[in-house]
Amino acid sequence: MDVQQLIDEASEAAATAADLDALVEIDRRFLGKKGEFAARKKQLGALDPSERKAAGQALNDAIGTVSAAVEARRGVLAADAEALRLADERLDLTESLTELQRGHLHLVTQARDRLEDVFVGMGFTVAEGPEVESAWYNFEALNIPEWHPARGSFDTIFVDLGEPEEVMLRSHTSPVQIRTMENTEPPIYIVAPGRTFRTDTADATHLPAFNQIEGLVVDRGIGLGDLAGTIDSFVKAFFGREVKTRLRPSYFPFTEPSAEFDISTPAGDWLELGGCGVVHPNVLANCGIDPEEWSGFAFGFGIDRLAVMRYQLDDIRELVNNDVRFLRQF
Ligand code: FA5
Repeated sequence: MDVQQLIDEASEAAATAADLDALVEIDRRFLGKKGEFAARKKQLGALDPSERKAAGQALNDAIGTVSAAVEARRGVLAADAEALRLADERLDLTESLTELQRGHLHLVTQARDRLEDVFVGMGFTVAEGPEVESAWYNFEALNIPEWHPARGSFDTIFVDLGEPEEVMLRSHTSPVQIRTMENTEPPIYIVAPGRTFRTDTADATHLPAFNQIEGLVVDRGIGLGDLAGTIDSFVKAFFGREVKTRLRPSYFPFTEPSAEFDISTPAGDWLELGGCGVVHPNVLANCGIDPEEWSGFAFGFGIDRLAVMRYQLDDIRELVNNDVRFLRQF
């Protein structure tokens, strides 16, 4: 077969390739390392030196022509594949309207509602606080004065009202502890779910806007044992009786002692759920509650992370991507 025939055959094959896989095969057959053109290049050595240059040039031109034909077809097939993908992902809203498909609550809202139910069943009431907070509620009353290094660890988003930076999006739900204690006589048994905000960059385990649930108990004679028992009861009610809990020593300025609490996984590992501890006497005093008479415990953990664990999601960002195909599963 002369070079022109080879060009014609290869160009024809490329132009009629049915899909990208077929095109890869044609590319390999003609242009690959062991392909038709490579074989011909090898034969150049046997030619008379006077003919070799022209024959080499002709082969290179031929390779250029066939490569161009393959690339042109690749462009067409890739565009077809993209169009198919888009058609496949297209959401026909009129279709769902005529079928009257019912929506449902978002996965995180479901988790939050269930948590509330579990805690209400244990005798707690539900409290709320604002999402925009002052430094007093987000930090100072929680025993985090301005100079305290723990302020840095909360990666706070401030509202731009100029210096001093006194107004912020709450970086945790703990300010609701303060608001509740300011307004309520003990005994207090509350949980406070809500949105919280940090400068965290979104990744598989972080969101810049996420949900926490705070728990606060203030009563006579409350201690670490009550805290451990409450956490264990709620985890068993929420995740199932086989799930175990443990506390690990940690540090928060508003609790002393402080702990991080973990739950066991089916694989036998431990996963961190949140922080907790015995309410620091300074925090009680800041809210006008006598620490000699009353004591308490508090805890706070991420609801989004809890949903990720419960439904074994790979990536917390799935919760905010708003892909109906994902959301419909729950
Ligand atoms: C706190 O926010 C403390 N206020 C918790 C607390 C309350 C301790 C009461 C003691 C007493 P921390 O910064 O560790 O602690 O956050 C608590 C939980 O929020 C984390 O364990 C995690 O579940 C969740 N969380 C924190 N940052 C993010 C984020 N960027 N995205 C998703 N979840 C997050």
